[in-house]
Amino acid sequence: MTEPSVTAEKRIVFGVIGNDIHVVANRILALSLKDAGFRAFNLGTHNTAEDFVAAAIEVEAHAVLVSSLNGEGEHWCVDFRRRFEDADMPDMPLYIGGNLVVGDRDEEEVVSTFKAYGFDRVFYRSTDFNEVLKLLSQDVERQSKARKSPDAWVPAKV
Ligand code: B12
Repeated sequence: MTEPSVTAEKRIVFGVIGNDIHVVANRILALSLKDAGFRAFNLGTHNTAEDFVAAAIEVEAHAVLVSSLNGEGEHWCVDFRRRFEDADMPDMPLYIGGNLVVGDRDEEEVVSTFKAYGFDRVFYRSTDFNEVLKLLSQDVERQSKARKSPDAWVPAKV
């Protein structure tokens, strides 16, 4: 008998990057993603870029969402997109949100910094998660259509 494949479920990997202990937004994001019908893979806190890449490979993610609240994101995310390209996932939708840099900085400058790091969507400070979920649905739909085998995913036997 074949394993049941997970279809029509969009798999989202998300977590907090760096040595960052702020977990409240991450918990809200977890609940919001589940409520919206996504399959949410929460990496929690203390992740490197490699952790996000490894998780995305493992679950064949449709998108990756990064949180940075203490501002370390600016350091940790410099080559975020390149790491996904190196792992053969060049078109992975990448989102980041939070207090992305240390101190106060102009929003436009912060957004363009993280876009240059390869993020498709950048949310600086207070964010409406409903808006994020709407964009995410559109982005994963597009990404899923572009894939060779869109939704089939069989959990690895452990
Ligand atoms: C609670 C809190 C703590 C708690 C954390 C408890 C916990 N385990 O979560 C404690 C007291 C432990 C703490 C510690 C520290 N904190 Co603190 N903390 C806060 C505080 C007061 C609230 C954060 C919070 O939970 N907000 C509620 C959530 C819902 O909002 P949020 O996190 O801002 O997330 C929103 C957006 O950023 C965005 N978002 C967040 N993630 C994502 C991800 C995606 C994909 C998207 C789309 C959007 C998104 O959407 C959310 C909803 O609007 C903020 C100040 C503030 N008022 O925001 C400071 C704050 C985040 N902390 C700060 C700092 C500096 C620290 C410390 C470094 C202090 C120190 N010197 O020790 C340490 C961190 C150490 C570490 N290793 O990380 C700074 C960060 C400054 C910066 N980036 O420049 C802040 C902004 C305070 C300040 N004004 O200086 N902190």
